[in-house]
Amino acid sequence: MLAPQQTWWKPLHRIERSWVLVAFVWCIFLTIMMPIWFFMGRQNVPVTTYRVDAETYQQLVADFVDQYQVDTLSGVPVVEPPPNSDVYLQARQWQWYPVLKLKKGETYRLHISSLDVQHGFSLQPTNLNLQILPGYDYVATLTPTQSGDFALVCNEYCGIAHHLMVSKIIVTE
Ligand SMILES: [Cu+2]
Repeated sequence: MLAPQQTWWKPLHRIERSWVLVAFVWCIFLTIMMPIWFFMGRQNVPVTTYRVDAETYQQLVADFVDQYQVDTLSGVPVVEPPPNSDVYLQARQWQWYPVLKLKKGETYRLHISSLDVQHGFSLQPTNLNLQILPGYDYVATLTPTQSGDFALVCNEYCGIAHHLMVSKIIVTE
């Protein structure tokens, strides 16, 4: 049997040294780009977050639905709030509640919270994604720029019927 060599490392070949240098420079570049892209990329949704307990939030949603319900869709209320108002969306296993009907070009303060576990708010086909944790009220200022039906899916695994947690946001002209 051969024993391993005492000195197994050898000086880096010129090409290998170049590659290490390229990788190092790339790491530095990416690290610098992270904070720059936060501002330049405009990919992060500005979200204000408040602490809220499930009962309080559920009551806010119930009051909101009572006030602005216009229709029902597969047993879920369809709610049409006035522009510039506070809009409440509730996530729970395994339903988004209610269905929101918004107007194109108007601005809304969208509140989202979960009553039970972590859910993922994902609006299709736009690339709008938010993590929704119980105990927090996430408030995003939203101005729809296109009309139509936008599919709302949960993209955070939240239990056995996670795949059924689909809804939509309706945007009218
Ligand atoms: Cu979910």
